Amino acid sequence: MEMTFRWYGEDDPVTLKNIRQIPTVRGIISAVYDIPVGEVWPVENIQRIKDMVEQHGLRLSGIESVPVHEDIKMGKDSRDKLIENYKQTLRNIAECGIDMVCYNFMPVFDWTRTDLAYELYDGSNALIFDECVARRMDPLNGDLSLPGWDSSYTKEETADIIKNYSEIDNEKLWKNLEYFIKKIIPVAEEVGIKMAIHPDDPPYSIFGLPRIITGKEAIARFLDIYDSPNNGLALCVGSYASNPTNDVNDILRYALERNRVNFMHTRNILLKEGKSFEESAHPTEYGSIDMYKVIKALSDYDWNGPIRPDHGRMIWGETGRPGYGLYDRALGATYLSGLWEAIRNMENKDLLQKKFGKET
Ligand SMILES: [Mn+2]
Repeated sequence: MEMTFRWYGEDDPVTLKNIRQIPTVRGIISAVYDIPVGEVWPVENIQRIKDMVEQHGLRLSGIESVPVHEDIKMGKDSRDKLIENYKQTLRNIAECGIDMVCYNFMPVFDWTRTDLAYELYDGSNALIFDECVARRMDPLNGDLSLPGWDSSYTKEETADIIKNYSEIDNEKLWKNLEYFIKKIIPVAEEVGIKMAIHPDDPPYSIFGLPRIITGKEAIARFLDIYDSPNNGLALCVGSYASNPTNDVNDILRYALERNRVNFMHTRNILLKEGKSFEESAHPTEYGSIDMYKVIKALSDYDWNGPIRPDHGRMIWGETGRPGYGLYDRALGATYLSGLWEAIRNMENKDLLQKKFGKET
């Protein structure tokens, strides 16, 4: 696996210089942030990011995200032109030598939380989702102005888009996703880009909006739309685990078996009552996900794609973009690399022992 770190470009208070100093991190996951959603990303803009990353001794390991325009998700007539633009963006990304693109197909909102700075028992601040609070939120009243999303809308635009979605149920959204996938994956195959769809976060319907990339059944259906290594997953264990009925280890092994894990997001969450959860520190003992099992599965399949710690808590007085501070994510990266080192060494030892029949 290749340990990577998300970087929000030149405006990110976490600098490439900072990231380079995190042990085991080799790659950067970033995006072009100054082109409106739906327009083609020019080669120069992509190359500029790549050059900055490489000047810091790191590799641009993938793009997160190339956002999908709402008209494509809603299946509007304008989608064909927008899909052509998306295809051209993929070609331009490939021209810069980048081979992984993450995206999602969540209507209107990217990841959603009810509190971005909830104080945990140890005084750190974390993102949380409280089911009761979410139920009381009304996006039409402008209650939601959560940062961190790849696309942001004014209150009026949000209301308008939500109204449009009242016509779209899960099945219609699936059809619109199928339409999109069947058009873009042939291009991804042609130019050598591995596409990675991020699950809906949290993985169930919120505010009455349809949501479809939610668990194992959904993954099976999604992969069958177009059975190609270029049509894969960003397997975000934290997102899938936010639905207590999902077994993330089973989901991960299923996707690895089909060779469709193109990107890993690896953070922990602590399940609370019902569908509520807190984003915890990465190690197994703080959350509901057994991280050893996650990294063991990747090792069992000799998985060699990009992986990143996902959101982190705010610790040591750090302020900044919720979920995307430096310190806790850096701890996450070294912890995950530590698990990998231990598992790989143990396996090498087992192999040698089998080969030579003696202790090594
Ligand atoms: Mn994620």
